[in-house]
Amino acid sequence: MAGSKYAYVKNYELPDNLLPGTFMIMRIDGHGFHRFSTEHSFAKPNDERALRLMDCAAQSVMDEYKDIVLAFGESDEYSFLFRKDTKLYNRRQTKLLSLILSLFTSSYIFHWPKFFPDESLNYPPSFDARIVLYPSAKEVRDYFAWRQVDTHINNLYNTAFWALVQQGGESTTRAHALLKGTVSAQKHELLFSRFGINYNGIPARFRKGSVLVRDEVKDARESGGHDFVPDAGTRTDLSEGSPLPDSSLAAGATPVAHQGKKKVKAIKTVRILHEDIVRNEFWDARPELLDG
Ligand code: DGT
Ligand code: MG
Ligand code: MG
Ligand code: MG
Ligand code: MG
Repeated sequence: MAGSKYAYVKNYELPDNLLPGTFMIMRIDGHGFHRFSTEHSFAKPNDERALRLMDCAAQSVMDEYKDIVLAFGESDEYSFLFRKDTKLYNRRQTKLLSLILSLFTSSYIFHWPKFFPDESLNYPPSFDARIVLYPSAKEVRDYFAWRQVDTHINNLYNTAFWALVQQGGESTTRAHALLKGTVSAQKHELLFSRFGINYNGIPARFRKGSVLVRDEVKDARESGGHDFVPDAGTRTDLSEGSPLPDSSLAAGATPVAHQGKKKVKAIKTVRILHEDIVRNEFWDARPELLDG
C-alpha cells in the first residue's frame, strides 16, 4: 500500500513487545470499588453476586484467549497467567492489555443484570490492568500464593470485623480497635467464642477466592456420523466442579465425521475451583501450567 505524505506519523508508534521466554501475568483491578460496592449495595464482607459476576467476566476472557492457562480472582481483582511461550499478538503489551481489559469490562457490564437483577448499574465501572513478567516458575507460584494468602488475610479480618459490627453491635471504630494487633488464631477464636462462627465453615469461594483452570474431560460417544469437537478444543463449564451436560456439547462445536467407531476425545473445559493454590498439590496435578 502506497503511503500518503502523512504516513510518516506511523513511525512515532513505538514497539512494545514483551520479553520472550518469560511468564506473563496480567492483573485487572476494579477502579474505586470501595465506592462502587457501596453505591450498588454489595453485601459485607462478601457479596456472592459480585464475586460470581467477576468469575463470569474472567470466564469470558478465558473463552476468547486460549493462551491463558490459569486465572485467580478475589474481591475486585483477577489475575491471568499466559502460556510461557505465547505468541499472542506478538506479545505486544498495549494490544494485550487493551483487548483483554476491555473484554473483561464489557463482559462485567453485559452480564450485570444476570447477577444483579434487582440492582441497576448506576454508573459505568472501570478497571485498571498491568502485565508483569516473571522469569521462572518459582515467581509464578509465589505470585499466586501472594494473591491467595492476601485473600485469606483480608477475608478473615473482614469476617471478624463485620461480625463485630453486624452481629456484635460494635461501632466500626471499636471493631477496628478490638482487632488491632490480633493474630489469625485470635480472630478464629473471637469468631467462634463470640458468634459461634467456625471460620473454616464459611464458603470456600470467600476463603480461597476463585481459580479458573482448563481441565480435560473425556468425551466418549458412539456415533455413526459425527463427533462434536468444540472450536479450538475448549468449552466453558459455568457450573462448579462438574462437566457440562452432554446436550451442551454442540454449542460452539465443530462436527467431525468418522467411521461409526466409539471415539474418546479429550476436551478441555474451563472449570471454577475454590481450592488451595499455595501448596504443591494443585501445581503437581497440573504440570502443564508451568511448562515452557
Ligand atoms: P483502587 O483499586 O485503588 O481504584 O481502589 P478500590 O476502592 O477499588 O480499592 P481496592 O481494590 O484496594 O479494594 C477493593 C474494594 O472493593 C474494597 O473497598 C472492598 C470492595 N469490595 C470488593 N468485593 C466486595 C464485596 O464482595 N463486598 C463488599 N461490600 N465490598 C467489596
Ligand atoms: Mg487498584
Ligand atoms: Mg480496586
Ligand atoms: Mg482490589
Ligand atoms: Mg483495528
